[in-house]
Amino acid sequence: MSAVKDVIAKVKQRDPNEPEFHQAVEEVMESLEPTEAKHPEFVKAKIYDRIVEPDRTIIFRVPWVDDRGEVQVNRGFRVQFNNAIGPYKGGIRFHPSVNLSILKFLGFEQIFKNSLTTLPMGGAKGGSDFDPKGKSDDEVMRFCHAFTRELFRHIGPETDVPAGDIGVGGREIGYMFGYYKKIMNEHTGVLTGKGLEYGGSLIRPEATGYGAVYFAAEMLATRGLDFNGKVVAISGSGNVAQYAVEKVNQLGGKVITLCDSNATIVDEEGICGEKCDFVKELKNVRRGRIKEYADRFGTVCYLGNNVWDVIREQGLKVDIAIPCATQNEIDGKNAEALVKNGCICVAEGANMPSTPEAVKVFQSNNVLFGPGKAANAGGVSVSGLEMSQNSLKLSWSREEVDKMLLNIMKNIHKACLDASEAYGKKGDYVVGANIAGFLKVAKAMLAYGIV
Ligand code: NDP
Ligand code: 2IT
Repeated sequence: MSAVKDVIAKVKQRDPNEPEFHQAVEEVMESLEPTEAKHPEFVKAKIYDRIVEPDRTIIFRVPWVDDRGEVQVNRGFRVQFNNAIGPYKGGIRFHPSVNLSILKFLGFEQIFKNSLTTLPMGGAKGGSDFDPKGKSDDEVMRFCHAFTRELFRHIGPETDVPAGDIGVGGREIGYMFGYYKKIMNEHTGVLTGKGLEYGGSLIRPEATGYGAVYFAAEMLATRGLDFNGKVVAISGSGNVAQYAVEKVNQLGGKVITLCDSNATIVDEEGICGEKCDFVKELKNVRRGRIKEYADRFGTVCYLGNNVWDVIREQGLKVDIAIPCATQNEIDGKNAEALVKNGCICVAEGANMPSTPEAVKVFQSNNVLFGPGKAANAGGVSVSGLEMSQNSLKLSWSREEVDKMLLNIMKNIHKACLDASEAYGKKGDYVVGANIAGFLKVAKAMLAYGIV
C-alpha cells in the first residue's frame, strides 16, 4: 500500500467519529500520492503520517453569564495543527455545529492554504459551539471575554494568531483583542481582523471575497474569458459573500443569489448598488434574516432551501458559482444541475463547500474548479499582511494592500497550475494546490529532524 493510502486508513481507524476531518485528509492525501515517488525521503521520515496529526489540540470549558443572570457553559477549542513554516494562524468559528472534527478539517486545510500564500504562517483553527444568533451585544462580549480568559495562554503574536471565521467578525475580534490586551498588558498583533483604530489592516474585511473573485478571474483568463456580462451565483450573505458580490459587480458580472441559514433570495436584476448596502446593514448591523431582502426589493425568496437546491429546482442559468457559506453545501446532484445550467467556473469562497462527489462532477465536466485552500486564501493572506504591518508598526494604504492581495492571488493561481503540470495533472487545481502547499511544509518538517 502507498504511504498516503496507509495514512488515510489509519486516520479513519484512529478517530472514527470525525467525518469532516476524514474528508479533508482523503482529498489532500490522494492528490499527494505522486509526491511519494519523487520524494522517498518524505516517506522515510513519515512526513505523511506526521502531517495529519495536530501538534496539539486544546479543549476547554467556557462559562459565562447571560442577560437573565443564568450561567451558560460552552466548549472552546484551538487546534494548533502545524507550525513548520511560521506561527500557527487561522480563524475562530462560533457556530452551534462546531466540534473537533470540523475544526480539525479546517486546521488541516489551513496548513496548505497558508503555505500557498507565500507568507510565513502555520496552520490552526479554533472556535466554540456558542451560537451568536439572537444574543445581545453584552452577551457576545461576555462570551468573547470568557473564551479569551482561557485561550490567551495558548496564543501570542509569535506563537498563534487567530482571526475571524463564521460567526466571528470585527465585533468579536475587538472583544477578544481587548481582553487579551488587558490581561497581558501588551498591545501586539495577537489577532488579525482588528479594527483600523487599533492595528487592523485596510482590505482585511474585503480580502476573502475579493481574493476569491480574483482567483476566478485568473482561472477564466486561461480560457480567454472574464466576468463581464456573466451571471454569478453566490451563497451565504456574510463577510465573504458580501465582498465577493462587490468585486463581481466591479468586474461587470451580475450576481443573482444570496442565502443565509433560513432562506435563499433570487434577484435576476442583479444584486448591486443600494441592494449591497442593504445586505451589509442587514447582516452586519441589524443582524437580521436575508428574507428581508425579498420583502424590501420585491424579489423571490425560497425558505429552507440553499442556493444550490434553488438553482437545480428552478433551472436557473448560471455561468459562475462562488459558494461562500459553509462546508458541504454543494452535493453531487446540485453540481450536476449547475453543469447542466451552463456553469463553467466554480471558485470556493467557503472552506470545502463542495462534497467529493460535487468536485468529481465539476472536474469531469471540464469546469474550472478552484478549491477553497487556493481560492479563499486572500483572507489569511491579508491577515499575514496585517501581521507584517503590526511588526513594522506602520500601516499601508488601501491601494497598496489591494495590489499585494491581487499579486498573491495571481501567484497562488500560477503555483497551482505549475504544480499540476509538474505532476502530470495539468489544469487540475485541486492536485496543484495540495502539492504546492504541501511541498514547502514537508521540506521544512524534514529539515527539523524528528520533532
Ligand atoms: P459569516 O458568519 O460572516 O457568514 C456566513 C454565512 O453563511 C451567513 O450568511 C450564514 O447564514 C451562512 N451559513 C453559515 N453556516 C450555514 C449553514 N450551516 N447553513 C446555511 N448557511 C450557513 O462567515 P464568513 O463569511 O466569514 O465565512 C463563510 C465561509 O468562508 C466559511 O466556510 C469560512 O470558513 C470561509 N472563509 C472565511 C474567511 C474569512 O476571512 N472570514 C477566510 C476564508 C474562508 P446566517 O446569517 O443565517 O448565519
Ligand atoms: O479560513 C480562513 O482562512 C479564515 N477564516 C481566515 C484565517 C485568518 O487567519 O485570517
